[in-house]
Amino acid sequence: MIGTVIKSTGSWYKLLDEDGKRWDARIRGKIRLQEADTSNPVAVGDRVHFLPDPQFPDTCSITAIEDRRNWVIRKSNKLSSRRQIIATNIDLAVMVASVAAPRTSTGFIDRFLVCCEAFHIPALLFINKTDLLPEAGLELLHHLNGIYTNAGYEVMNGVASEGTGVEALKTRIYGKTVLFAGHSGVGKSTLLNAMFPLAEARVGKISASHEKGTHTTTFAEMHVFEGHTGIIDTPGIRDFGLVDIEPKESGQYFPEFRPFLPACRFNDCTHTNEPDCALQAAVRAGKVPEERFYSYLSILQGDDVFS
Ligand SMILES: Nc1nc2c(ncn2[C@@H]2O[C@H](COP(=O)(O)OP(=O)(O)OP(=O)(O)O)[C@@H](O)[C@H]2O)c(=O)[nH]1
Ligand SMILES: [Mg+2]
Ligand SMILES: [Zn+2]
Repeated sequence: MIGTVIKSTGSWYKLLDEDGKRWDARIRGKIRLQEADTSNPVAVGDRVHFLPDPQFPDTCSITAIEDRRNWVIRKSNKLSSRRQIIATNIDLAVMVASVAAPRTSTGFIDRFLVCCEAFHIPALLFINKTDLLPEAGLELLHHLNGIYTNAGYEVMNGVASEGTGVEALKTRIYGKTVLFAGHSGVGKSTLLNAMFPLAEARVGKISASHEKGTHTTTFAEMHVFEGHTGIIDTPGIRDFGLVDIEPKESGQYFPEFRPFLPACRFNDCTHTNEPDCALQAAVRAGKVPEERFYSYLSILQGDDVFS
C-alpha cells in the first residue's frame, strides 16, 4: 500500500493513504541505515510503501520510500554534520517572516531562499505582523517588499491574527503541497488556522514574549484540506545551515544577481576583490540591494548558520 507521510515524531510517523485513512507507522530498520547522515530518514511529504500490521489496527510498517521530487534540508548547527530534511515533494515554499516580535533578518530569509533556488522549489515570502509596525516602520516594510519583489519572488503582507492578507495566500496555495517555514513566533500556525479553521493548529500564547527557541509547534505536520491542499506547518527554525550548496556558487541562487554575473571580468569571480566585477558595480549603482549582497558574502565566508 502507498501513503504520504504527514507527521514525523522521530520514532513514529503518521501516514495518509490514498483512501484518506490515517495510519501510525514505524520504519523497518534497514531504511534507517540507508541515509545514516540525516537525523530523519523519512520526512514529511515522503511517499512511502507500507504493510499493515496484522496485530494492531491502523498500524503499519514503512517498507520503502519513493524517490523524492525535491526536499528542503538544513544543517542544524555549525559543529554538527547532521542534516535534517525539513520536508519533501513540495510545490511551494512559503517563508513566513515578521517585521516585529520577532523580527526576521534578511540573512535568514536569504538562506532559505537560496536553498529553495538550489533545489528548484518556487518560494513565496509572507511578511506577517504588519500591525505591529509603528507608522515609521512602514518604510521598512516597503523596503523589504521591494528587495524581494525585485529578486523575482512573490511577496505578500498580512496580519494573520486578524485574517488580513490571508485570502490571497489561500487562493495561491490551493491544491498544492506547501511548506510553511520561519522562526518561532512569526505566526505560521496562526496563518494556517486563519486559512483553514479546521486545522486547529496550536498557537503560541498572545502574551508569550517569543524568545527564540520556545516552540509552540513541536513537530512538522502536514494538514490536508479539500482539493488536496497540504500545508506543512513546521516548528520554528532558529538557524538555517546550508547543505549541499557550494558557497562559491551561491551567487547564482540570488536570481537578481544573474543578469550581472556574465559581465564579471573573470568567470570564476567571487565578487569580492576581483577587478571589473559587474556584481559589485551593480551594488554600487543601486541595481542590487546591499542586504542581498551582504547575505551572499556571508554565505561565501561559510557563516552558514544565521538567525
Ligand atoms: N500582532 C500580531 N500577532 C500575531 C500575528 N500573527 C500571529 N500572531 C501571534 O503571534 C504568536 C505566535 O504565533 P504562532 O502562530 O504560534 O507562531 P508560529 O510561527 O507557529 O510559532 P512556532 O510554532 O513556535 O514555530 C501568537 O500569540 C499569535 O497570536 C499578527 O499578524 N499580528
Ligand atoms: Mg507553530
Ligand atoms: Zn564579480
